[in-house]
Amino acid sequence: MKKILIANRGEIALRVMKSAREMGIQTVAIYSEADRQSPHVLYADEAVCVGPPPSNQSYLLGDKIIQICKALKVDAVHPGYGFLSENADFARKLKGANIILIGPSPEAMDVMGDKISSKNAVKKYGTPLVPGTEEAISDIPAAKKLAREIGYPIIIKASAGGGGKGMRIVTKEEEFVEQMDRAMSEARNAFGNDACFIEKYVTNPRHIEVQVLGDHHGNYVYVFERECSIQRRHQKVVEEAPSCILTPEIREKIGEAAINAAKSCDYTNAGTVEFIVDDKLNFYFLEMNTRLQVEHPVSEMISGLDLVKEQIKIARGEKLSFKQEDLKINGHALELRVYAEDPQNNFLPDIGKLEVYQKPEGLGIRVDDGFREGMDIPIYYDPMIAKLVVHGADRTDAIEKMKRAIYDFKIVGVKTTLDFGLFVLNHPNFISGDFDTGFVDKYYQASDLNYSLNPEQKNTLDKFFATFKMEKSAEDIRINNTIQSNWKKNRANR
Ligand code: MV4
Repeated sequence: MKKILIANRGEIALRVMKSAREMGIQTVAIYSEADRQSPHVLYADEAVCVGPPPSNQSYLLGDKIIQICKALKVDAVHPGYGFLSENADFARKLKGANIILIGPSPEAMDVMGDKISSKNAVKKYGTPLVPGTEEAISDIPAAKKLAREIGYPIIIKASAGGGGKGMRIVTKEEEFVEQMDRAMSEARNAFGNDACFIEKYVTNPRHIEVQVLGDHHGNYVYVFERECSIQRRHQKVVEEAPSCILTPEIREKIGEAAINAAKSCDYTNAGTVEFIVDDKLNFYFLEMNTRLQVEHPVSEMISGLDLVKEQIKIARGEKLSFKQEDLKINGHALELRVYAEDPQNNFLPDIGKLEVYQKPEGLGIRVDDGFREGMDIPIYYDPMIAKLVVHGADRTDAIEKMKRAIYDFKIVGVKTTLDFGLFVLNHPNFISGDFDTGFVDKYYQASDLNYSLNPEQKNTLDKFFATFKMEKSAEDIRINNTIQSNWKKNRANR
């Protein structure tokens, strides 16, 4: 494998190129007209423009990307996450063109891409499932009977859905038929497939996912779990590894369950098996994501593995060079997704120029990003600016390090979720580990980020703006001031 094309943009494209470069592999970037000056384009050995800014005219053009691969004699494609990463047809076309996909087979993507088929596959391998229907519901009165047997509340899910799309919770039988009708017509409109199924609704679950690797020789390992319960409207905000609620025994069980899920579709390469975990630490399979995930760095930090290098080695046909017992959890890692969003205004995406962009530094701090100071945040893509990742000796150490890193991260020009992250890290329920997927709804209000500057803080900020010759004052811009005041409050309370 001499040359890899990265069919993605931003931080993940750069992330992949760094590992490829360390392995002596040439890199090809693709980019849209909005990304001409992007770091991933400047970093690659070669770069090709694929089209106008909208994704469906650029990063999603599978056929065009394959033509570019042929023209530049590319051996393999890394799809990153999003875009074409879980597209089985793209995977099949690459195969047809004799180009390696750094990812699983199209068949594994097909099985795991549909929730009903994935549940049926993993069930045969003994992976625990939430009680529910095994097939798409066609007979609504029969489904109503089943729902009664399962017991309310139940949840209706679209088989083709994902990320919470097409889900409905039904608390009483009287609402069942109406909700079922609506769910099916919504699924038909959204996914062109009205297949829906029902499950017992697990109230206030935690979301824990397991990183797995499988090679082409039948070897599998799990790279422990990531706790992803701190999310808002199915968008993760803070992720950590390991989860602070798992015991070594449950960790081994959930890890083995994840490997079995991977085996059920002859999975190869890196994948993630998602579980919901109830308050008694029972875990249930939700779905398998057939890609490298946004939050993979926390698993890298605690395991010492470079997951992209492992992906490349697997795709080259190499055997995994370590066994399960060789893997150990070292310390604790946290990731905060820094989005260009306004947490005081319903997390509305904020576009604009990164007038000041200074990253935190130091031992155990990693920033994966795809922007530089002076760049505009384009409106066409995901509003994530950076992933702030820290690694500490233990969870407390990691939390303190993350707070310091947030304090040192200076972003002016767009509103960000940095101060929201600080709210999470300072929250007693986050600190104690007593939280679930309802954390943000239950505890967060925009007013939690309100602050008033004291004269010392105002002076500090005004000096800060003056240093950068900016026509802004502390009153004009809400930059790290919440952060500063909360950080100081927190320091005073310690
Ligand atoms: C559930 C559930 C409770 N019970 N299934 C949401 C996204 C999709 N992947 C599955 N999801 C859920 N499925 C049963 N039977 C609660 C959720 C859920 C959730 C899951 C993971 C992470 C965040 C979540 C937020 C709300 C609901």
